[in-house]
Amino acid sequence: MTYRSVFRALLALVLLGALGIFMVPQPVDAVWHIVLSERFAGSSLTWPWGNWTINPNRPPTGSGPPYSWGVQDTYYKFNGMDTHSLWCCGQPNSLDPFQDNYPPGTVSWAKWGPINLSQAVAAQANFWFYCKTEPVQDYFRWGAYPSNTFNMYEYDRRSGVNTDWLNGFLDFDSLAGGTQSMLGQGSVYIVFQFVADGDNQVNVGAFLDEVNIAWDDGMLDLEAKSPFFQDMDSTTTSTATWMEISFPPNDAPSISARRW
Ligand SMILES: [Ca+2]
Ligand SMILES: [Ca+2]
Ligand SMILES: [Ca+2]
Repeated sequence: MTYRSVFRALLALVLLGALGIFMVPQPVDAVWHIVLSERFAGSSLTWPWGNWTINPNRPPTGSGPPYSWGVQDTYYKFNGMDTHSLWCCGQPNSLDPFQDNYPPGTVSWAKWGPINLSQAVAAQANFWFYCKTEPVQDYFRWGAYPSNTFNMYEYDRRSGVNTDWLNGFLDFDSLAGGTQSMLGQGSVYIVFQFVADGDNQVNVGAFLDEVNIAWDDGMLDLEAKSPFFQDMDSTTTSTATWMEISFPPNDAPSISARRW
């Protein structure tokens, strides 16, 4: 072994040792910032919890049914973890979706926020819902609003009888038929509403489960691809530093590195 080859080997070891520090994956901010992952796993007695608010909130202060969105465990989106979802007339918890329908005239709200979208280049929500209503005149709708009031720019609605849970979606950049965007707003609320007219054509109503909300700061993926809500961990990225050490003939080691 020549002096030159020994020197090269030692130099390579030193460099690899030094670079090893930087090869350890380091966590960085998620591309998509997940602000809510709600399964509604909890007691109806402690609802509404966290940043959820409902209306009417505790009965009965005015005319019409006092009922609002509340937690129950008869119908839920199966996930292997909890047996709860929100029901459009589950609060107060004096009704049972196994045998009761929503009362005529029910108008109930649930909203969550604030969501700071001041730095967002994209923001989305998805959720699961189950809906059985009188067609058209009774309905479940969802949207968002840039202040803390029970109001919304509607994104979409559903009415009639669905036979299974459906996946709901909301793009905060395209509300009210694409005329309203919440991006850039500092205090945004996602809003769900159930509405029934006054007749006796009723059904079991609407259920809501697995609400996920995320926004993208656009720093790493300028195309703002959708987060994979079904696999929450996949939205958290880490840096990996890739090193290449080469020994050109009769030359000092050269190092190139890139980061992704
Ligand atoms: Ca649930
Ligand atoms: Ca009607
Ligand atoms: Ca009706």
